[in-house]
Amino acid sequence: GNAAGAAVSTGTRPGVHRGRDAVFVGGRWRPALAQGAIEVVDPATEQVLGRVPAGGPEDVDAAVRAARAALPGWAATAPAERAAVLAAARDLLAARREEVAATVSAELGAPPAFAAAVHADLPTAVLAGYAELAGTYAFEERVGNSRVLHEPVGVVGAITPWNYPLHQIVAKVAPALTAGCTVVLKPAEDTPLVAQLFAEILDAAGLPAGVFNLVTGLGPVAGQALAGHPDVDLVSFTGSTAVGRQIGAAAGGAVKRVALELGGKSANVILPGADLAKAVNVGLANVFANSGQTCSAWTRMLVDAERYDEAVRIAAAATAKYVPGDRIGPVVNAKQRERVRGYIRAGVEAGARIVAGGPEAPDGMERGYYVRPTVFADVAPDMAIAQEEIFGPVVVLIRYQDEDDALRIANGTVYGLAGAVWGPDEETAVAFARRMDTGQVDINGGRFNPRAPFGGYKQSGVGRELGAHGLAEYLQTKSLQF
Ligand code: TXE
Repeated sequence: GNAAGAAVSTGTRPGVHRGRDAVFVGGRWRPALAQGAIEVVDPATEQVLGRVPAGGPEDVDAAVRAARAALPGWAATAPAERAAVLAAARDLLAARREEVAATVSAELGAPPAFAAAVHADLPTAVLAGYAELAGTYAFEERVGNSRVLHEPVGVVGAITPWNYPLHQIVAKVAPALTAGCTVVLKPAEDTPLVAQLFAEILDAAGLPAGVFNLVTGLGPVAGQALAGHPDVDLVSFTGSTAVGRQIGAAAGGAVKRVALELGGKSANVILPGADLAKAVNVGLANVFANSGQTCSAWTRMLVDAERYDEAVRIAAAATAKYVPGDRIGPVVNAKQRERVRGYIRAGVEAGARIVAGGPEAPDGMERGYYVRPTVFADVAPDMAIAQEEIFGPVVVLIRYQDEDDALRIANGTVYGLAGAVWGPDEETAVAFARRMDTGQVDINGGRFNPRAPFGGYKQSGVGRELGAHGLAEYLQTKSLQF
């Protein structure tokens, strides 16, 4: 979390990286050229955890120059050597699991078990996947009388959000490095501490100087300088739709590559004949994990009219078990808390019915940016709480009449990032999923696959992350005719 003016230090919290007063440019840690610092705040206590530099355009420029200088060497490195560096990074990350988990837990507010199992282990799995892919991917192929070469795009500017602080970084940096690109990373100002740990890990893994550079800083300052830098070949951004739109427009004007992973309002479609209790419980867990701060979260639950009241009862009872501070952490900062509470109030004003939670602070939690996990019933598909990304622990239950109605509602937002379908059998669920305008669908409770493509239809974004599709974002093709 990040809040200007928060004052008291927490003192010691074991294993938490407290921040270095340096940026990582050209293979070494050095003081930022710009003045100023960012205070990193623990969202559970509202106390300052550490500080990092607020880098400026001059720092971004130095980092881009270092990345440009390192590009020819890294691009020419054999894929097997790149694979070896990624494998070393994977091992170092696994070895520092406790420190990574403690740091993400502190700066994001994630419960410790979730921080370890997801925030530390998921990026480790992604690194493992790319270490393997670097060794097996066909960087050259034959097409008739042509040889097609898949070459690195060049210097990548990566801008990442705070919701999965390390995963979002690794989902960009690992494929970029696999492709032979060099990178300048501007991580979210709320969660820059784990980004510094990752820079240490890549350095220790033997990545050559300048291949990866880290400039911490504010979005409208360092982020904007990176996105608009004329010597960046590809901007890869994950964050709000508003900022993504600006970055996409600027990249279009400059005719440069861009990858955007933006918001979502995904549907959890429970078809007649599906296991209702399981679908409702897994659906709630999907949203409440990470306090609802997941772009792919299934925030709209669609239930047929016949079983709707039963679904509402199950959801209300299950939500009571998500006790803030214990199973569910705070949201990242005060601004996000106010945004989420504002949506809860707006839902009530629009005529939806709260069946669990509400806009008030949770009992006995005066400190920390906590929000009560909230479930709304009697929600019309066009209400703001059913259309806009809330990014907090809020689920809306929408009633549908038949399958076509369910499909209309599921597809009836500007977003299309993810979703779920629960059917009486796999075939029925898959048939419905084929008709959904969305990039990822879990069938009857599927498991997240870090090697499968992830990304949005419609306004949820441009491009794909993870796996071979994620790697392709960082490649450009050249064909040689014979
Ligand atoms: O996002 P921002 P915020 C959504 C979610 C959330 C809302 C606001 O709905 O409630 O966005 O979150 C950098 N030029 N998501 O304000 O500002 C910024 O420093 C260049 C969904 O935190 O978009 C950070 O590194 N960069 C989402 C990154 O952009 C700029 C994850 C994201 O911050 C910039 C996060 C600028 N002008 C929020 N302004 C997802 N898709 O997972 C900011 N940044």
